[in-house]
Amino acid sequence: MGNGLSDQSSVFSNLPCFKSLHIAILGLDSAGKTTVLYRLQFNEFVNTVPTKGFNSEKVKVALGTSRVTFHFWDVGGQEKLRPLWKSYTRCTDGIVFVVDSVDVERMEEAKTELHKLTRSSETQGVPVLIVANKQDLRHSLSVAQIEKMLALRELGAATPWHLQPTCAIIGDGLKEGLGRLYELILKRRKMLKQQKKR
Ligand code: G3D
Ligand code: MG
Repeated sequence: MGNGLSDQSSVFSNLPCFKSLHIAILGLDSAGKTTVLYRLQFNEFVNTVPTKGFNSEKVKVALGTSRVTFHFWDVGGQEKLRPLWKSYTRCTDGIVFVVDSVDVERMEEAKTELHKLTRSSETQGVPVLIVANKQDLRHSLSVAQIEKMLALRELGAATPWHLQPTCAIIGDGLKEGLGRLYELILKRRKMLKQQKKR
């Protein structure tokens, strides 16, 4: 699910070679951000503790026939830490916004933070992968429900996004989501390059 900007077929061919892509992993506390990070890094479940500051890891991920290096910044999601998000979204190539699919009560809060994030001048046009995490739990909301509750269609055409259902503890959906984010990042780069030429 997305706003159509990620639907075009394989952009993995003819890839320019990037050093590494800067990705901020954001979302409310306990959504599963650190679990996502360590699942991607070690390909295994790592027991997490609440993140007080941030975790930063460089991870090489095989996407199609390419190996892409992502530099992830997993930032604490507690309310008092959220003002710090700005420092990590400056010059970021993409954002992974993790949502707890069973936390119905805080979905509105997640929506507010996500919309605030995409409205800031520094993140204008930065692609966002919304991760609907904890899909393994029995009462998890469906992607369609989450799309509605987060009002993703209101993010506007300026923000390319993709909504991906995942289970970070076993890794389901993560690579697929990352692949979609990568496509969106490449498309944006291409577009910015063309705009510069004009
Ligand atoms: P955060 O970094 O966003 O604050 P964490 O969140 O990665 O620390 O995860 C918070 C809790 O959610 C952890 O449980 C973690 O194991 C759990 N979790 C993360 N992803 C999933 C998932 O996909 N499914 C399920 N069922 N649980 C998940 P604890 O018990 O340590 O608080
Ligand atoms: Mg954490």
